[in-house]
Amino acid sequence: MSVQSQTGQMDQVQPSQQDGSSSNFAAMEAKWPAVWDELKVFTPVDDGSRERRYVLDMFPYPSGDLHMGHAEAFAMGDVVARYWRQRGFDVLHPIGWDSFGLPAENAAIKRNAHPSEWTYANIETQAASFRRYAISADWSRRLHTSDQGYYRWTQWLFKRFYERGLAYRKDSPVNWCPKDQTVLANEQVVNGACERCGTLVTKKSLNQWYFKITDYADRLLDDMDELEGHWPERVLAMQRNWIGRSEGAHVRFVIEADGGLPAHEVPVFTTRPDTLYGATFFVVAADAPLAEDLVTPEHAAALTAYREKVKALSEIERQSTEREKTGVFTGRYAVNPLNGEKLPVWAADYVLADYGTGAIMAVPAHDQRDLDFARAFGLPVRVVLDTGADDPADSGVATTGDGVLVNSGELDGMPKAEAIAAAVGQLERQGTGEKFVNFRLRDWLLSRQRFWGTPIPIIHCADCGEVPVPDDQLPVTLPADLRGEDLSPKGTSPLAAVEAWVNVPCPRCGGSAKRDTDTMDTFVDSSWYFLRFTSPEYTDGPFDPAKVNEWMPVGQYVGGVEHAILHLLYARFFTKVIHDMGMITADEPFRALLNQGQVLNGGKAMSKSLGNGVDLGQQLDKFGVDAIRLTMVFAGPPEDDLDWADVSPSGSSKFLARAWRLAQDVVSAPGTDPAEGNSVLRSATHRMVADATELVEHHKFNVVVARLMELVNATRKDIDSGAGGADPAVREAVEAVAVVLSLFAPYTAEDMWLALGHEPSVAAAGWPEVDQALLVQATVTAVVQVQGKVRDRLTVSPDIAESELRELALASEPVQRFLAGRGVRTVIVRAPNLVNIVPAS
Ligand code: ANZ
Ligand code: ZN
Repeated sequence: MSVQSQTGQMDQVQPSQQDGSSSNFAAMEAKWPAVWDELKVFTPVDDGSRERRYVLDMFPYPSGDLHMGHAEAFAMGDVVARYWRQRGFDVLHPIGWDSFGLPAENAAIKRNAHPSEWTYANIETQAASFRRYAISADWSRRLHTSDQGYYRWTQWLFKRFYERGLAYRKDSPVNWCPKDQTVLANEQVVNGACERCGTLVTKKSLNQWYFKITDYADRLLDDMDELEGHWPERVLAMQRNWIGRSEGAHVRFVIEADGGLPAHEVPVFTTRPDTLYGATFFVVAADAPLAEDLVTPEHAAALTAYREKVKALSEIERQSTEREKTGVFTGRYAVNPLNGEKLPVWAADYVLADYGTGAIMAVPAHDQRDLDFARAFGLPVRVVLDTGADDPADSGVATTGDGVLVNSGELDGMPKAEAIAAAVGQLERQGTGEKFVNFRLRDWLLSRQRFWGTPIPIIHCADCGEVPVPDDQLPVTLPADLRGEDLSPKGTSPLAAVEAWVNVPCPRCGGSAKRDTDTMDTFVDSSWYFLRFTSPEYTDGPFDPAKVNEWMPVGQYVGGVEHAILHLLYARFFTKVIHDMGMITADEPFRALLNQGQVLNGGKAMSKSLGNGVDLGQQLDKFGVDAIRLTMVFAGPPEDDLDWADVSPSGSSKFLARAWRLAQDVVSAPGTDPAEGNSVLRSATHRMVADATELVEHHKFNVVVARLMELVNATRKDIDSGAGGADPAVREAVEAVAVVLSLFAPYTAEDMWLALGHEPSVAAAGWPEVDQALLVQATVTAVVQVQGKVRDRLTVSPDIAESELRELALASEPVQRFLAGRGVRTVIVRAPNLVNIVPAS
């Protein structure tokens, strides 16, 4: 099916601007969306007749109406989608909403409503704004993650993860926001405070659901090599850092038996096995269960008191190198497996319970944190790597560079790298250690004690334990009748209070059992939505296996850098697991990523408290969609921040009006052969198209707009000075302007296309063909002077021969006039741009 075959019905479409003034945008905005819907211009044919491309903007959260940030991000994504469509690809550019989440629940409490009311009302508002904003989306694929038809499959996927051992429960100290009464993932704690409300976060021990993303740490890291060059370098760096691969060794120390306390084998993770002889004490994380197991009765009270203090600290505070080191002695000693030395075992907060093994060998001479601790508690410092630096015991600075091993028995005299290998070899021979790669990445804590999310499809039975809800009973739906106060945070999920919902028969034994009352982190919902878009109506699985493989991976993903870590990492993890289940061939979701900058106002992020917010709706009412979209794109490279105080939407309006008027001035009929037209204008047109192709591919959208402006000016000049609108080169130029402009200002472009005598839609017009011959013949201006004064300008080829330029200049009519019959004394020719003629006196 092609758009052309349907356009017969479009005769009634009339140009909407009568006077060429930019104020007519309202008429255009009222007219075109219905036409686009009718023609289904943005619905992919999806039949394999054309190569497919998938362009996706990070789907929005329905927090209110669209804001300036949305307007920028979606303008950028739409340029790519519209460009690929013009290039003849079958483009999937869907839209949907990430519609579960806490704000809806808080709004519901305030308004005594159900969260769905606020959510779906906001979605409708945003949807209307997106339509007005002329996002070239396929509306038939719209989805919402809070729809039963969607979260049914989120639950289904959870079950598959569960079956593979990738979803599990464990008791663990979790970050707890006392205000939101919910668990927060580490990454949702910013400087010790809740990412959402800013309240200081505390610790609480809870039984929680986790996804075992750590099983995929290696692949998540290694496969980033494929993304190199297609994803922003800083995003790759942030992901690598988050995964945090460290190469080192596990070394097992034996904690000696003491009185009634048995011996314990405790492994440590170290990146510096070469420094084993420099270990002078041993530290366990004060809050780890191990510390309680080890402590002697004599020191137990001190440890308990210390642990209470540690609870109040955030992970960031604990790791800060500024803070004074604190800790307590456990009364126990650890034996160094290499030299048999006995090291006192301390419990301290600078060692984290959930990194490495939660215990370390402390080498104060070569690790600053250990040195600070040693100095605070008078513990020995022993240099084992001679780097030529001052003794850390005196300088207070641990030495970390390369050097030669000393005080280290059989390792003495070896350089660092060799000593690392030798120490590991020795440990392996003794059976007391081995090489180990550690990751900073933790498992993904996915359960939330809140209502407005995907219920976890598990039933707890006293006899059978955890029993998954059978697939044919999915979705486990949220009760529809909870409102207002029913939802207020009580430390457990509001679902726990809904007896009729909680109490169910066990699917395995039929006995009485209870539903899991937690819901999933909304990052779960957004980790697979891009797969669902390939077949949003599919009911036999989360997506149609054929369709998903036809469309995936996403060719261009567009969104904010605030999602550089979590969302992207989780989406990559889901994709890999689903790939491993054999359901998709892709094992990376997003081939290319574009992070748009922020929209600022007066150098600062827009915010209510600063009072510098700019309302998108007001901007659209004042300048029109096209001018705002064009302004967003023209302001600078998409990755850069854009300051609304520095841009000129009214300048954009004027340019759009100029472009629009060109189309009104074209006299030649559609299909007129441009070959006879002004070749200078023709070259300019073809060069603009050729350059735009390159520039769009490299996301230099702002430069494309600048090139369009140049061509609009050149065309206006040609009309005013040359053959007027009858020049076939003018038609060619204006058609090219309309098509390229359609990426940025779809309404104006559509109106121009119609004025040029074409059927809608310009979005399906096809990218103009570039005539390479015309590019080669691009021209330059040669200035012709007589006695140093400019008398003529010639348009010539850049590689014109000097002799030819000389002939042309001498033959020029103005030159002849100024020579006034006199002969020529000298002619200085600097091809291609200057000829200076000196008359014979
Ligand atoms: C002995 C040593 C000597 C270390 C030396 C460093 C320098 P990255 O690179 O971040 O992985 N460590 C291990 N587990 C820890 C925990 N749970 N909390 C705090 N620190 C921990 O860091 C690995 C190093 O961090 C390990 O190597 C360990 O100290 C420390 F000259 O072991 B090292
Ligand atoms: Zn049971």
